[in-house]
Amino acid sequence: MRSERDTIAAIATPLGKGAIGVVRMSGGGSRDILKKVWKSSRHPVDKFKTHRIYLGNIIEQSTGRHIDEVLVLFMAGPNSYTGEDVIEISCHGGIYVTRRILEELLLAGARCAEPGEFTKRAFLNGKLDLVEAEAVVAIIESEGERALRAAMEQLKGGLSKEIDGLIDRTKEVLAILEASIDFPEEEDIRFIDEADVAGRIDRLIGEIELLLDTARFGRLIKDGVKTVIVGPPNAGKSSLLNRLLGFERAIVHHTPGTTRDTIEERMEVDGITIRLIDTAGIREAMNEVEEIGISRSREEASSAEIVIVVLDGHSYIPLEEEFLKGLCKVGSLIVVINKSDLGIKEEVRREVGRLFSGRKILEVSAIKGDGIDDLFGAIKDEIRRDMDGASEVAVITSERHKNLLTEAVAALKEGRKSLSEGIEFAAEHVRRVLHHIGEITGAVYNEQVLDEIFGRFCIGK
Ligand SMILES: Nc1nc2c(ncn2[C@@H]2O[C@H](COP(=O)(O)OP(=O)(O)O)[C@@H](O)[C@H]2O)c(=O)[nH]1
Ligand SMILES: [Mg+2]
Repeated sequence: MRSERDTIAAIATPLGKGAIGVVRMSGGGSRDILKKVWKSSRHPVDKFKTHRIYLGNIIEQSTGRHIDEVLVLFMAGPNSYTGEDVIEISCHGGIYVTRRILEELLLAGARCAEPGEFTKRAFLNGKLDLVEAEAVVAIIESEGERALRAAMEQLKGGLSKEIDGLIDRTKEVLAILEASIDFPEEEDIRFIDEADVAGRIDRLIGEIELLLDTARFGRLIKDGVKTVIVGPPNAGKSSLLNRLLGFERAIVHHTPGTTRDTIEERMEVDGITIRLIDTAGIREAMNEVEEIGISRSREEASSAEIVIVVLDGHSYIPLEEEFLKGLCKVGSLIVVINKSDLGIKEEVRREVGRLFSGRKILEVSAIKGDGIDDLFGAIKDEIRRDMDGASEVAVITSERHKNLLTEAVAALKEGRKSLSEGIEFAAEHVRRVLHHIGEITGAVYNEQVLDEIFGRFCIGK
């Protein structure tokens, strides 16, 4: 049976060869366990001081043979990541050597840590709340500057502070409601000021909705902005992808229908990850494989955040009617007339202007690079539209937080509605609000929620 009191151990660095590897241990038994595998004439474990590093050897207990020469960092609880005694062993970064050291620790009495168990202990010991714990994963997973910054703010408690504020104000509302339930006979608090409570609830709803407004931006910085390049065959879609990426990723060929499958690459614009996707040209398919490619192009375009439609300015091929209609509904659409180096025909310019009036239309040469800076500018403008209003500090990047906040708003609205029906009803709804918001930081939690959150961590974190 796993217990919260076990001393746990895990390899904290990725499986593979590296300069160093770290094996980590946490729990009250850390020092006793290390003692069994530690060999150092100058630094016996009993003399370890907290937050110091010691040079010594890890030995095989059965033979006394040295496994590796290591550096050991000791951090006495509660001033450690988990709040317990923590020992980190920096050894040589081989797959076998790290595994052998872990094995010896397990033989000496440690238990293998579960995914996220170190951080779970940090949470249970009050070292960080759930939002901050989730930020640890977000930092590890972040792929761009903005995602990292949002995660870092979250780890520093920026979002937690907002959530705690919401909890406080919800508690105030609940206190007012409960006071009037508990002491119905006392004249002065018998009648609650309904308008006051309704106002407080409205302000809470407003605050939460502001936070929820950041969720779209949060998702974009976390998952990347899906940007899909579409257009007729031979317009230069693949050339444009290569140009934007700065290297030859997609095959470019004058044979129409060269790109069959979608190609995805990541790049960073203004600290935000862009998932750039090249697709098969939209036309009457010549065969079944192309048909599949084309239907995939349609799918990709329909789920994109930004669509870049590429048209040939020199040998213009019109877009398919149906597809064009779909494009006109896209929120963020950038129209590119390509092959400006060959000279863009006036009638193409006019036709494209007519089809996409009111949209951003750019003339570029994917081959020569002319107009590409403007295209980058247009992409940035589209992203910025989503960033407007998103504060630097509190951005909702987690689906879990978003869902709980959405439920909180719904419960607040019900609470407000039921104010006239009876204070008890209203109080019940507000209690639910408290529960939903509390689950975000972990002020309220259950084992299942913890398992879900920490199960997503890697082992050793
Ligand atoms: N002159 C010129 N040719 C281009 C340009 N962009 C693409 N091409 C050519 O057009 C053809 C089709 O290009 P490709 O990128 O494969 O188009 P896709 O089918 O839309 O992916 C190739 O021969 C490219 O060299 C451009 O900006 N100028
Ligand atoms: Mg192509």
